[in-house]
Amino acid sequence: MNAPNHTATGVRPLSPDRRLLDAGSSNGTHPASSAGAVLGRQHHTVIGYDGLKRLALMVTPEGDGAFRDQLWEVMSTIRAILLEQAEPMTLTTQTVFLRDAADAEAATKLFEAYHGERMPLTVFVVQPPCDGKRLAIEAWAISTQSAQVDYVGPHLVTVSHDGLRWVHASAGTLRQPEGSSFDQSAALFGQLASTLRGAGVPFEDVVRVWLYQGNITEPDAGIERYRELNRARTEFFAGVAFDELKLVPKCRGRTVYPASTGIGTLEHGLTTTCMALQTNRNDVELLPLENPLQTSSFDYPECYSIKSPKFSRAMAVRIGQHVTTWVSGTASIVDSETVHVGDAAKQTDQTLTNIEQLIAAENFARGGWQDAGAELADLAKIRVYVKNPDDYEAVRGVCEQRLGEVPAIYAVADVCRPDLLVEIEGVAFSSLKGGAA
Ligand code: 3EB
Repeated sequence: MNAPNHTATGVRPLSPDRRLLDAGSSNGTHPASSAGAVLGRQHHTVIGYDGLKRLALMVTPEGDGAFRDQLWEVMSTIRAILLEQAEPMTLTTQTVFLRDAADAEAATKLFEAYHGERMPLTVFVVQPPCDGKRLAIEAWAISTQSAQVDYVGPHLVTVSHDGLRWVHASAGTLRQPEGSSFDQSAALFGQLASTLRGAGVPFEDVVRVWLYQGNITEPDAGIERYRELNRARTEFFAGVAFDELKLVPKCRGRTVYPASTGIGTLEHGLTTTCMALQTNRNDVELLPLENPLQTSSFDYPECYSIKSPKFSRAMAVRIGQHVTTWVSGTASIVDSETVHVGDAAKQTDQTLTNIEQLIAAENFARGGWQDAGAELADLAKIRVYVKNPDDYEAVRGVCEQRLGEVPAIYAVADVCRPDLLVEIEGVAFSSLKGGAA
């Protein structure tokens, strides 16, 4: 391994980015490698369709220095990737994976100084990067040439383009370790709903949710905290008519929930964030997907949780000829049972097979979309949650063997069943069959 110097001042050329749905794009010419930029390892995918350009970024520092040095390196890398694009780009949301919760304060100061009025929706998650670094950042950027980004406040950023409004919202973190899991979960959903309401967004419009829970598999007055979260979520979702939305016309009478990730964090309490979509366009449709290999979460037997988890295995959004598929946190579960107990590599392989089947054309056809479908190669980025740091190499080995060079962040986190060693989520971009790329 060539040891990078710890302040990461080395100037490296940008490695080629990964491109999805961008074949034949005429405005994809790159300026010559941006001289003078401070660059780390490059991990980003460019997604371009209908004249709109997005970046999916997964950046881990190369340097091993102090937190500030590592953060500076990551921010410089993101900046360099944005500047390399032929059009002006801006960050909309970022998830900051931290080794140490105490670093969130310094990071917030630097973000505020750097981004000013254009502060992306920022969520800190205490899930140490598996490679031993002090942080990693997942971010989305979009071209301001075709999209309007409104930085409404620390918990709300909206992105509008082509008659679509994407709403990124969070509810902060409830940190009180003494609060019961049920109460914390209920409060957080309430806060998220009120943030959304302030932006004119009913909770029905939410398509993707992330829940990061401290001590997720530990008991809380005798009941596992994750199960109490499920009880609160069930109560909250009972009042949300996801299935009556006009964007899910094929789902009348079926069970509809947002795609979701429910995962551990080393911080106490609960952190949550979500994404909603609003549009009046008549060529936009949603399809919640279930996994043919897995029992739907909402049909899990009571032995896992008195009130079942309520989420879809994936949420697909079809915009004209293009499909974006938000893949929920996926684990080595077949039917409703954990398989390959104790074997992280096999669990990873099963998890990827589960994702492959979930996004396959046959599964879209089951949901009523005959012309859609995606493959593992269509994933723009993945997050891989690894329970035991010692399994990192094995898990990464399987992922790289099956997925190749997809931008990824590997972070240490407890999965919501004690026997699950890995969980993977991601987002895939594909075009309808016969549709123009
Ligand atoms: C599973 O398949 C693994 O509670 O929102 C994955 C994704 C999991 C989301 C959630 C839980 C959740 O049951 C765990």
